[in-house]
Amino acid sequence: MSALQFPRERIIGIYRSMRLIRRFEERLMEEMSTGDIPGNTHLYAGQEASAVGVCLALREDDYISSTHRGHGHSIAKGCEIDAMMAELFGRATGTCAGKGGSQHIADLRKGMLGANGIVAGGAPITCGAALSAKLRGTEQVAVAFAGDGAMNEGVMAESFNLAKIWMLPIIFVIENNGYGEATANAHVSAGSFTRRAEGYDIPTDEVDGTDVFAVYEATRVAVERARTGGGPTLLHIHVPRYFGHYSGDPDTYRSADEKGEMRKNRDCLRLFRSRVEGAALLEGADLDQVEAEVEDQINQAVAAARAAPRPDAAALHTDVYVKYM
Ligand SMILES: Cc1ncc(C[n+]2csc(CCOP(=O)(O)OP(=O)(O)O)c2C)c(N)n1
Ligand SMILES: [Mg+2]
Repeated sequence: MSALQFPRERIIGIYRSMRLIRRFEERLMEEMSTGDIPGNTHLYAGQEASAVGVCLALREDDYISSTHRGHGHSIAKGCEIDAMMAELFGRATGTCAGKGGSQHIADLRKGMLGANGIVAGGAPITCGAALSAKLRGTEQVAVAFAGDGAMNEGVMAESFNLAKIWMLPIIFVIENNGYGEATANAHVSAGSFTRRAEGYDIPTDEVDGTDVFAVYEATRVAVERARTGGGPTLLHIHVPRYFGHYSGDPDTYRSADEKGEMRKNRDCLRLFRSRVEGAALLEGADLDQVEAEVEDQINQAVAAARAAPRPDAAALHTDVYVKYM
């Protein structure tokens, strides 16, 4: 079923997730400037329709792995906003008890295997999760999010090979925002991402990542393939990156025209609005209400994070190693 035919509440839920990601990120950028958040962060704003469209096609017990730009993936997979915000502020109530920070947010209860500061590091981890699901016969699917820059890491090729030869229930989602840090992808990537995967006989699709409905549709097909033993898929999703590479990046390598055009014509939230209003699926007032509710949720998350305690020094050595026995 196309997501356009979803029940009304579910369509509202799509907007809520995308709006939550956008406002989480914009607020985070403001909060970073207060100096109360340790370290730096990579903002996902602009790419919301990719995370939300992909996760919309997943079950709660399916797996995802993320990147250094992981907030959108985490929110789309159902991680709690309060806990994520607290994690960023380094508080004991955070997703990882305040000891991980932006690039290590993980929540195994939600199937979120973790953000990852190692570019392309999620792909082999996700192969492992997919292999585990296959051996246990659970029909779970695993999604590895990666950027265009990650596609030039050797471990991606190793992961494609393993995924195909073992017919793993995995989807590689390549979010191409046109840049790896300050380097334009056109300067560093030869050939085509889809043809690279096709060299391993992995089926592919290429999608406009500002269209949440198109992303969902492509993912739905890939998920169906993975669940029924058809093996891996690669989705090449084109997205805009609204902010600089990281929160301290002055972003001088992109022209004002490029950035202006992106925000004017490739805003997935605005495109969603005109699509659902044009099709008379929702009214502007429905979406305005979602925006107000999201605003409250973000305000509460920031207030709760600021009021929460920092981790106790005695907790320094806990959660460092997994105990298997
Ligand atoms: C193995 C590795 N090499 C280099 C880096 C430094 N680095 C961090 S993010 C990044 C760019 C990644 O670009 P892309 O995969 O397109 O993701 P995007 O930042 O655009 O979301 C680089 C080179 C790293 N973290 N890990
Ligand atoms: Mg990139």
